[in-house]
Amino acid sequence: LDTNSETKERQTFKPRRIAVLDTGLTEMTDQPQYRFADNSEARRMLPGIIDNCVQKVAVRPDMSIQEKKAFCKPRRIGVVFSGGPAPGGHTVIAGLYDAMKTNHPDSCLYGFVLGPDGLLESSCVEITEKMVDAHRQMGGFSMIRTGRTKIDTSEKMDQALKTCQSLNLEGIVIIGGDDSNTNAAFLAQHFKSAGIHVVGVPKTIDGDIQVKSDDGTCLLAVPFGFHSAARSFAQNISHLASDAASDVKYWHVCKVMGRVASHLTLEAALQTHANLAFIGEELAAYTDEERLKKAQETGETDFTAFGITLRHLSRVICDAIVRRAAFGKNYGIMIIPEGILEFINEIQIFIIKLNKIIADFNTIHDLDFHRTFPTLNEKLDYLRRISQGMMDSHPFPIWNVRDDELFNQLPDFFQAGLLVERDFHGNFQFSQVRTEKIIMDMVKEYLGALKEQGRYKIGISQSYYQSFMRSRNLDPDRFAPALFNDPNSVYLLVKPGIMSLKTLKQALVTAGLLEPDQEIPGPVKEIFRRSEPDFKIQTHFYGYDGRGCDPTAFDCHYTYNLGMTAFHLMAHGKTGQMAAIKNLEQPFENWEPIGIPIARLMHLEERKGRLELVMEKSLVDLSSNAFRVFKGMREKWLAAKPGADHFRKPGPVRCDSRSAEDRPITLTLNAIDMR
Ligand code: FBP
Repeated sequence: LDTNSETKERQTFKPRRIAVLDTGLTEMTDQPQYRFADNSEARRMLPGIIDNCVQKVAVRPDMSIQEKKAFCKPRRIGVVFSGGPAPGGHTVIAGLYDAMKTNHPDSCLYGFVLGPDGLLESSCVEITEKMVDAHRQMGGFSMIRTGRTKIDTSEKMDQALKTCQSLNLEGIVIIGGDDSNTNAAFLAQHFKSAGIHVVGVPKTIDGDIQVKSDDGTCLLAVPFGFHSAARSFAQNISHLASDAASDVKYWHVCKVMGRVASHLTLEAALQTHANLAFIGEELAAYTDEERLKKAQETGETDFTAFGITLRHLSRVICDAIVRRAAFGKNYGIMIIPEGILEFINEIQIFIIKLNKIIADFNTIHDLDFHRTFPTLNEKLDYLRRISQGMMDSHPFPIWNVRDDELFNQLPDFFQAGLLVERDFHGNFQFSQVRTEKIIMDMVKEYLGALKEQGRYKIGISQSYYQSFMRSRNLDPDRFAPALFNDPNSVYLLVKPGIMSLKTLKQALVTAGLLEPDQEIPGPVKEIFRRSEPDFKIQTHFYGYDGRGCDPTAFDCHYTYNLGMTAFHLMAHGKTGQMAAIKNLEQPFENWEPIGIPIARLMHLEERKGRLELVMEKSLVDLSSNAFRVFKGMREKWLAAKPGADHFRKPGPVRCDSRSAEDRPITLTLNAIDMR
C-alpha cells in the first residue's frame, strides 16, 4: 500500500466505539417485541434458526470471575468477504480483530481467500496485526479479496463445514449482501449440529438491505458502503455538472450502480440536484390512466396500462430536454439507475421468460445454455424454435411468436445484454447491459422528429439576441416578430414551424420583413442556425469506481462497530444472526449494537426460472420522506426556465467528518417525522 499522507491519516484514524462494546464484557438479551412475518418455506428449510429473536448487546458489569474466564478465552474465528466490494469492509475486519484480541490476545482470526471459494477450498490466511493496520479505513476488499460463489448444495456445505472443523473454528463471519446473508442463513442451519456459528454483516453499496420489524421499528436503516459509494458517485456527478454548465454543450447521462433498487440514484440526486433522475420503483408504479379508463369502458383487462414502457420513458426524457432547450440550456445532468430495466414491464417480462428458458434448458439437457449456444445467432435460433413449438422441452407457450417478433426488433447489443449469463445467485447482470445506450438511442430518434416539427429549438435570450444583432449592425427589433414567439419574455423561443432556411425566408416575406428577391441577412441566418439544437451526450457509468472508494467517516465508525458486534454475537454463541447497528440516523451516542435473525428476512423470489428462498431486498419506498422530497424538488432542479441551475456540490470522501455530511441524506430525511 502506498503511504501518502491521506493513507497514513486513514490507517491511524480511530473510529469511535459504541460504549457498550468498548467495555468488552457484554451480555445478549432476546428482544421478542420485534416480530416479523412468518414464512412457511423459511420455517421448513431453516428450522434450527427460524425462531431466533432480535438480540440486544448490553454491558455485563457483574460478570463473575468464572464467567469472565469462560467469556475471555482464546477464540478461533473465520471471516469471509462475499459479493462485490463495499467501502468499509476492511474496517469491519479491524473491529472484529480488535475485539477478539482485546477479549484474549491469543485469539486467531482466519481470512478465507477470494470469498466463499476460500471456504470451499480451505484457502485461508491468518490475519495479522500488520495486515489489519495496513488496511484500516482503506477501500476495497483487497486484504483477502472476494468472490460471488454460492454455497448452495449439501456437498458444498459439507465441504465448508470440513474446512471450519479442520481449522477448529468457533464460527465464521460472512461480510456480504442479501445473497451472501442468504448463504449465511443456510450455512448457519447446516453447521448448527456441529456447533459452529455463522454471523452475517450487512454489506452492499446498493443500499437494499434495510430491516424493519412488523411494528415499523427500523432495526437496520442502511447497509455499510452505501454512504461512501453514493458520496463518491455524487462528487463525480457534481464535477460533471460544473463542466456541463461551463461548456454548455453536453447532456451527461450517468448510469449509477444498484443492481435492482434505485437507492443510490435517489441519494446521488439529493446530493447533486441533477436536472433529471429516474427512480425505477416510481416507473414501475406508473399507471396509464387513459388506457385504464379505456379498458374499464370496454370491460377488458389491459396489463400494459401498468408500468411505464421504454418508449414512454424516452418521451419523458425528451420532454425535459426540449423544455430546457427552450431556455437556451442545451446541456444537463441525467441520472439513470443501473437496474432501471427491472422496473420496465415489457423488459422485465423478457428477463423472467428468458431466465425460465435458460434454467429449463440447463436442467432438462443437463447442459449449459451459454456454452451450448455461444453466439447470439445460435441463442436467437433456439428461441425461434421454441416460439414455433419445435421444442418438446417447452410444451407451453412461454415464448410465443409475438415474443420472438418483439425480441427481434431490439438492437443486437440489447438482445445480447438480455441473454447475458446470470450470476451464481441467478441475478440478472444489469452492470453488463448498456442500458443507457438503448434508452438514449430512442431519445435521439424522437428528438430528431421533434426537431423536424420545430418543437425542439434552442431558446435564445433577448439580451443575447439584441447584442448579437447590434454587433452586426442590424436593428434587433426588425426581425424579432418573425423569429420569436414572445418578444417580451426574457428568453425567446425561435418560432415553432420554421424548419429550414427556405421556410424562414417565406415567413419573413409573409411578415413583410423581406422582399421575395432579397436574401436573408447573414446575421439572421446565423441566429437561426444557433437555435438549431445539436444533441450531444456523454455517457458515464458510476459503479466500480465508487464501490472501490475509501469509506466516509460514517462508514468507518459504522463498520468498526459492526465488526465488534459480530464478535460479541459469536462470543455469545449466536448463529444465523446478522450484526447491525440500530439508530444510525441518531447521534453516535444513541447507536445500539444488535443482532437480527436472518431467517426471518427471507422470502421466495424468482431466480434462474424458479422460486428460491432468499433474503428480501428492500426497494425505494415511494411514500418515504426521501422520495417525497426528491419528487417535490425535481421540477426546480430541472431548471426549465430562465436562470441558473441548482447544482449542489457534495464534499469529497474523507475519513473524518470535515467535508462530508455525517450520514446519507436519504437516511436523515427518512428519520424525520413529517406528519
Ligand atoms: P453486492 O450485492 O454484492 O453488494 O454487489 C452489488 C453490485 O455492486 C451491484 O451494484 C452491481 O450490479 C453488481 O454488484 C456488479 O457485480 P459484478 O461485480 O459481478 O460485476
